[in-house]
Amino acid sequence: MSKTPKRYLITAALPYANGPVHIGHLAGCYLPADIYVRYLKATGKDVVFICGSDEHGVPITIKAKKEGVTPQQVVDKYDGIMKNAFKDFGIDFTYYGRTSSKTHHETAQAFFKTLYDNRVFKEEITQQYFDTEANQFLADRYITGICPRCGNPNAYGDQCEKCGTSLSPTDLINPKSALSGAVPVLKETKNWFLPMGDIQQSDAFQAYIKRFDGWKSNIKGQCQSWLNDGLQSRAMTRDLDWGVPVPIDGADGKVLYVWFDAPIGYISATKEYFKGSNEWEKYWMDEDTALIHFIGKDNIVFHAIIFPMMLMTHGNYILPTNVPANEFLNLEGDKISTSRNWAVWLHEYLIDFPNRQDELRYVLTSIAPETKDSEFTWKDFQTRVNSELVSIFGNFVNRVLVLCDKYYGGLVPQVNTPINDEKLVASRKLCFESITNSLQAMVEDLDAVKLRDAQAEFINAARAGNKYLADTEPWKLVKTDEEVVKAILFDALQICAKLSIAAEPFLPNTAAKLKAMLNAHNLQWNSLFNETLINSGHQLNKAEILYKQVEDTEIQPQLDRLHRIKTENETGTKQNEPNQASENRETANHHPVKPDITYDDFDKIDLRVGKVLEAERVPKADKLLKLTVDLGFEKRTILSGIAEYYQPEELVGKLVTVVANLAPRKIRGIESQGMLLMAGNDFGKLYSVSAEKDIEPGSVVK
Ligand code: B3M
Ligand code: ZN
Repeated sequence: MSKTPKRYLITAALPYANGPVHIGHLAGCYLPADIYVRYLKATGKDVVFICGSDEHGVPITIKAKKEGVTPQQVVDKYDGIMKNAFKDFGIDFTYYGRTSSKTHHETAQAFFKTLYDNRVFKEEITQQYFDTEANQFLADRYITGICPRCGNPNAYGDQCEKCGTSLSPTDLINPKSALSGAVPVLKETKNWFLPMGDIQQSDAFQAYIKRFDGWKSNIKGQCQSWLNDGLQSRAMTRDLDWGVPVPIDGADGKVLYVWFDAPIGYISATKEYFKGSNEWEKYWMDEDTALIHFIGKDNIVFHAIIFPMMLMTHGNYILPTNVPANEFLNLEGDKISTSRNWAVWLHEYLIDFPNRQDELRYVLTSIAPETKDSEFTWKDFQTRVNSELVSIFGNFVNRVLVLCDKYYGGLVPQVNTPINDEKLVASRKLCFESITNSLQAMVEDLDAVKLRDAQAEFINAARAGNKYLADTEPWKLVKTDEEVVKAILFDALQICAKLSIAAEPFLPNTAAKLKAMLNAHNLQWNSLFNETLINSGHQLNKAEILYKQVEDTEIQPQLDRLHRIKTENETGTKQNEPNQASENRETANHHPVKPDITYDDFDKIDLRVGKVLEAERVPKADKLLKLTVDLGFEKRTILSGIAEYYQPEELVGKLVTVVANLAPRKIRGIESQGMLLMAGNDFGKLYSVSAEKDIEPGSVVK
């Protein structure tokens, strides 16, 4: 590829559509990819940013079985939830596809067919585990057993999550079917294998791996060690019924291996984005395109070795330019785990910290696991937000705008006399030199995809601005030398303008807010190093607070929640899908009946008949309605997550059942003083559990 690419194709790993998104996902690849893409776009590059839901594979079918629904219902649900979470956090995909789409099925099948026609695959009859009770073959995660390497009793047929070893089902000691618990038997079946060992020897592959030299050492190291061990053939088809059907004769009941079809999802999503035109080919087939895959470390072999082998044996496609994989993010001393609910879920974060997406983006980038595993703790979240965003960046901007408003009615001052006091001149010089150095370093880091360092340089620039004000104290000087204060605040406004530009990749909401405050929406990246970005006489808008302090009272409930989960996990009293309720706020059909309670437990709940007097939508909360409910003896404000199911006007006058003694809770800044009883499931509508017409509001329900 030529030195400067003509265009960029950036991908972020397609998340499995079997659960909501947590901070580990965000920090692992979506946030870094988004920062890099925003930077490229700001500098005027031609960029397409592709992602989508990975809707095949055993994790999906296992989830479906557990919830008593179809795999299609699972993926439909989580595709929506994931897409919304990414949007909420400003992950600015050009296109978000899904692998259950028609385009994808066709693209993946055609791809397989080409490899088949090119005689790339080796057909092999092998012995695979079969569950005679469930009457099906057990691929990958359908089978569990003891890890031969570390002894973990719950290793999967494709991988041991404890020691990270990649396994085959036949490697497991005492294998068990995850479907029925039965001991599986071996049965013959035919599958199509990618002969990775042979491809490894090819000139094309040997030429390709030279690229690893320019990649991060953690990726290079992993790839090199696989190559040194020698690669084994791997089956690209599976005996399963959920997936892309294998498009050749004699392959009934077989689908493509999920890791064969998923990366092709990047191609099909690009095709879908260009809606039937050939434009997508430029991004996938022209050597002047830089193809960059952002992923987590568990996906390295698939992106750095297997997918490139698929692309090169197909022909016509370009190969990855870089695969900047991140290591893992841990949470409060433990590995993030969906099944143990050890995670901070994005949709839950937004309920507790509404409109504070940039704060989480900032902290996750500050601790990004770029070269080694790192750790998120709520205390650290609080410290970083308060001591960096609030005290440095937010404080600087606020001081400047408030002072300009106070002294000049929000007009950018006219500098009549340049600063000539020796001490002030020195402060000014130091400030601008250090800002320029920081911003230059930031740009270099962005180019090198060192996003954690890049953001640190950004905050250094803000720190230098803040120091300039602290050193010069214009609020004191104004009493003795109004002219010099004009010069200082003019400088400070230029720094605010620079920061509003530089913030965009990391903190897009803040950047927009700051530009609005400066009344300068058109500030562009190419003026980042200009001396003057906003002119004297320009009217500024009113200052708004950029960031609020994170209080102890806000992080304590988060710590309590994790503590409770840890205890539940340790004592075995956990409910396996504890985050379910908040995903849709109600529980699903087919959910197992909860453990027994006594009459006294039940009697603690005070249920009353209420009458809805008013109902309205809550701004910026798609799911919430704010209701005023008459309980006979008093009126209550109750927030209910039913906006998708009821129009506000249909509720007015309705009798509903209210949990009257649920402790009040603030949601989106509004106190909710109770809860409505609703019936429904995760996949369908919700119905209010309403009382008969002629019952007085306030009546006790028992
Ligand atoms: N769905 C694995 C994961 O979510 C997988 C990535 C596919 S990228 C083509 O970690
Ligand atoms: Zn193991």
